[in-house]
Amino acid sequence: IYVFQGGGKMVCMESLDPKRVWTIQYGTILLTAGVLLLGSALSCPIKCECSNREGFLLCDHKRLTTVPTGVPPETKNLDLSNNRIKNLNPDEFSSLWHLEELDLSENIISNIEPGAFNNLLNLQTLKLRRNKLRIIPAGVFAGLLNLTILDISENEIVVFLDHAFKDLLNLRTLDAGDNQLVFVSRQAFRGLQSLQQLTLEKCNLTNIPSEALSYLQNLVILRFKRLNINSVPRNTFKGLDRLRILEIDQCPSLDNLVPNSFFGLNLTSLSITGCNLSSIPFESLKHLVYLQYLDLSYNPITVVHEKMLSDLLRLQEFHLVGGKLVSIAPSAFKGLSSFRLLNVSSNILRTLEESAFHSVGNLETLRLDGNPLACDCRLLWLIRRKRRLNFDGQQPACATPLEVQGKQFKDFSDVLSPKDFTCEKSRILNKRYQRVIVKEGNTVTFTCSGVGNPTPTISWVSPKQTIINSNTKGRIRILPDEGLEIRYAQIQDGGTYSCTASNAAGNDSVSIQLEVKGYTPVYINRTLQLSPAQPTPYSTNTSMSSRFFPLDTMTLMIAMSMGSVCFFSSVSICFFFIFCLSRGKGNIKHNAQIEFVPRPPSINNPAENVEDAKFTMKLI
Ligand SMILES: *[C@@H]1O[C@H](CO)[C@@H](O)[C@H](O)[C@H]1NC(C)=O
Ligand SMILES: *[C@@H]1O[C@H](CO)[C@@H](O)[C@H](O)[C@H]1NC(C)=O
Ligand SMILES: *[C@@H]1O[C@H](CO)[C@@H](O)[C@H](O)[C@H]1NC(C)=O
Ligand SMILES: *[C@@H]1O[C@H](CO)[C@@H](O)[C@H](O)[C@H]1NC(C)=O
Ligand SMILES: *[C@@H]1O[C@H](CO)[C@@H](O)[C@H](O)[C@H]1NC(C)=O
Ligand SMILES: *[C@@H]1O[C@H](CO)[C@@H](O)[C@H](O)[C@H]1NC(C)=O
Ligand SMILES: CC(=O)N[C@H]1CO[C@H](CO)[C@@H](O)[C@@H]1O
Repeated sequence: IYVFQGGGKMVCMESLDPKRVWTIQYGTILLTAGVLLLGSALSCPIKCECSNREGFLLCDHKRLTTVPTGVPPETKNLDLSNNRIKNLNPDEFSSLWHLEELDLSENIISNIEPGAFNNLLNLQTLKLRRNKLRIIPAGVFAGLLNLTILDISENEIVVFLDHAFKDLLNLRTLDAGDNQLVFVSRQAFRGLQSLQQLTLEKCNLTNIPSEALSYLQNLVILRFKRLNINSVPRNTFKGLDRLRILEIDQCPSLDNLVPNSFFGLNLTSLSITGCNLSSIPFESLKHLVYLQYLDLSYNPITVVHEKMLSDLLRLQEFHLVGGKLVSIAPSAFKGLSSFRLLNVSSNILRTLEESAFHSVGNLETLRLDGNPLACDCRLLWLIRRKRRLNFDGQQPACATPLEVQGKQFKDFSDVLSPKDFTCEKSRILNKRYQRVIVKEGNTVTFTCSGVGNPTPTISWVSPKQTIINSNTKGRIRILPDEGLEIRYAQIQDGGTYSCTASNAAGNDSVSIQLEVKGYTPVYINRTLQLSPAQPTPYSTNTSMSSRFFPLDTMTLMIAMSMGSVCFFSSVSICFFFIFCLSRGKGNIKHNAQIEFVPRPPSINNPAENVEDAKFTMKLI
């Protein structure tokens, strides 16, 4: 046997039989004659290669249909991937005491007999990726006491039965991704007491097999990908105290997390990506105080609310790529003193204010590309830090104003021109002091509109100094056009209301004085008599309508006028018909003679004449 160096790779050959000279890896060295025996060299079975690394035997891509015979017993690492092996028979590898890694990936194995892995006491890694396994018979991995990595991904396994992995006491990593799992039996993972990493990808599971998972007390990393789940019920991960990394990816129907979804977990990294979450599941997250990495990318999330994440004290990275983010509120990341990476590329953000961060000094990496950024004074902080921040190779670009559309941040010179990144202070239109008097029970509306760049937001403050916003419910509320409406005004509603228009450049406000006049209702026979609405002594842009519950005078008048219209029209139609009918009856007799039988002459009036039993009527 010759052992020689060929392009950095040791190749061993048996020179005596030309048919067995099967490889000259780099075609540069030709072997001639002589016998040189090196102590550690292996004898290679037909079709296999010995590697320069001691104990390695490479039999991949050799069209083998069975496990080759004559594998040297000293072999530690046997690569049988990319062959056509279909069956693994009992004791197939039983002579290979020293085997540490066995790669059977990309074969067509559909059947493994129990005992196939007998005697492989030292085996640490077993790869069965991309085969045709449909089932893992109980006991098939018996004896693999030192196995730490098992890869059975990309098979056709439909169920994991009870005790399927029970002998694998030292298994650390189980990759079962990309099978067609529809069911995981309750005790399927029993015995996997050392398992640290589990991947279940591309399964047809409709719920997370939480009972099976509860046997995995040492699990650290759990990955789910492409499940058909639509919720994560409470206590799903109960008992997984050591779990630190949880990834749930591509669950398009997952739109709901309950507050206790992650109960019992102490995660440092959580990804819920490619699902259907429409808001940050803050309630489910807030107890994860050791969380450092949070990825909610590819969910239709629209807002990062103020201080929502402030319980996640150790958060360092937040990713929300490809969502529907329209705003990141000021103070969104307040309190997160370790926060250093924000990845919000490909959203619909128009701005990102400095005040969103606890301290921008700690921010190292920012992905803001793919957003329609409005380059005004709110982004000035960012353009000033553009050299210190890492944009991960993707420069943010301006979408507005028009003059700088498409311009990347790096293309702005360090000394900005005076009109770049500027704002215009907000200003209230038609600003003047107003005094409004309204009768108790009436409804009054105030309008207030502001201009500025960026467009100011309008806020209202009541006489009691409470802020009235779109969430305020009750008689006093904000209208869609940002006006203020006070329905059924009461005496205590009176006072000074103020409207403030504010934007990043400043704010402007106006006050409106409201006075509510009381009235004394008079009750007659349970009928409320209302004093009529009087014209109000002002003519500003406040619109006013008087309404009484349940019918206001306006409605009553409309109803009455509609009623009389109906009445008169029906009456006229009747007359019309009568007229037509009478015309249709031909000649009209204008005289009629009516005969009647006279009463017997009364005693009181004996003079009454019988001749009077006839009279003539005239028709007009
Ligand atoms: C799993 O789901 C895929 C696609 O959703 C489907 O084609 C396949 O038949 C399913 N397998 C089983 C076993 O249900
Ligand atoms: C995602 O959620 C929206 C409503 O929140 C719903 O209309 C849509 O059908 C959901 N998508 C899927 C794939 O379930
Ligand atoms: C949670 O995890 C962190 C970091 O891994 C660890 O320091 C802490 O002790 C854990 N807390 C509990 C209650 O397990
Ligand atoms: C931001 O997210 C995208 C998409 O997930 C990823 O490709 C990119 O590496 C991330 N950038 C950083 C700095 O983490
Ligand atoms: C308006 O501006 C002043 C100072 O410019 C600030 O103190 C106040 O908080 C602002 N009010 C609002 C509602 O933004
Ligand atoms: C009243 O408001 C309308 C728009 O709602 C506006 O066109 C008009 O100029 C305003 N009039 C006064 C007097 O403020
Ligand atoms: C039921 C009731 O109180 N009916 C009274 C309505 O008012 C008239 C006079 O206005 C009284 O005579 C009725 O008794």
